[in-house]
Amino acid sequence: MTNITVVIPTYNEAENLPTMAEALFALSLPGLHLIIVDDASPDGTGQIADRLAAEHPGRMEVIHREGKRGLGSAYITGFKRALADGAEYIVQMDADFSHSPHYIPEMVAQCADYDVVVGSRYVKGGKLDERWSWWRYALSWWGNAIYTRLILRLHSKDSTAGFKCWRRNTLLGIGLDRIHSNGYIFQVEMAYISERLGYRTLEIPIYFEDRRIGQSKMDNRIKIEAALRTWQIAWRHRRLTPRDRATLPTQQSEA
Ligand SMILES: Nc1nc2c(ncn2[C@@H]2O[C@H](COP(=O)(O)OP(=O)(O)O)[C@@H](O)[C@H]2O)c(=O)[nH]1
Ligand SMILES: [Mg+2]
Repeated sequence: MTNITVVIPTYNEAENLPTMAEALFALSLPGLHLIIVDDASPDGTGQIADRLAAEHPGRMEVIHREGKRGLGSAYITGFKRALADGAEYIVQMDADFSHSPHYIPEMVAQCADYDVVVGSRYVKGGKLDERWSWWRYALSWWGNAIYTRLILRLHSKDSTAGFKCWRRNTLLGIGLDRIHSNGYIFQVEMAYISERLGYRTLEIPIYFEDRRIGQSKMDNRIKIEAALRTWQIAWRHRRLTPRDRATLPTQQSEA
């Protein structure tokens, strides 16, 4: 059975997590595992995750970190665990249903032919929440599909996408220790390195719905920081070529 591991970072997702876990385990993917990386959420998400893990023995793991340490480092921690556990496909997504689990079987299936499959808001057929005002939409489109893409010369249209399926060897080749970003710009850094290393990306259209429960941890400060850090990422990785893929590992360097 193919090991497909979904990694979800959580911070105050107590109301979303049980329904999300249920929705994931209800998919017709018997090899699906779930790793939650919780940063000591004050609302008790970590304890809820432990209870769910006890209800799904062998299929769900919880990593507890001591405090809020950022989305990027949460993903790296989760990815490393997934690789160490032998995952062949690693799915990353939010806990809040902005990324609908029903896309996962298609993403995994397409990942047989691509190195990474991205749930994209900006390819034909992709859609943002209908409740967004036109200016919010315009700003998001400009930031993702224009600003970041132009600076980095990315092919992917959704440069900050957070819903992806990685092939095991893609994450190993990227070499997770190469990633510096801790915040939301993590998504951009991963996309950029992946393209520079010559990995093939497929974007499939998704409908991105705003969270209905809980609060977004994204604010204007984070957006501005991300916009500025795009330049840093462009500079840092400017010389990467497919020859710079990390060598595929011995068991030890995987852990
Ligand atoms: N572990 C961890 N999870 C985080 C952190 N910041 C955000 N998250 C989680 O990352 C996902 C995306 O965050 P969200 O607030 O939905 O961002 P938005 O979709 O951009 O509004 C959610 O599952 C959050 O609970 C963090 O510092 N640590
Ligand atoms: Mg969200």
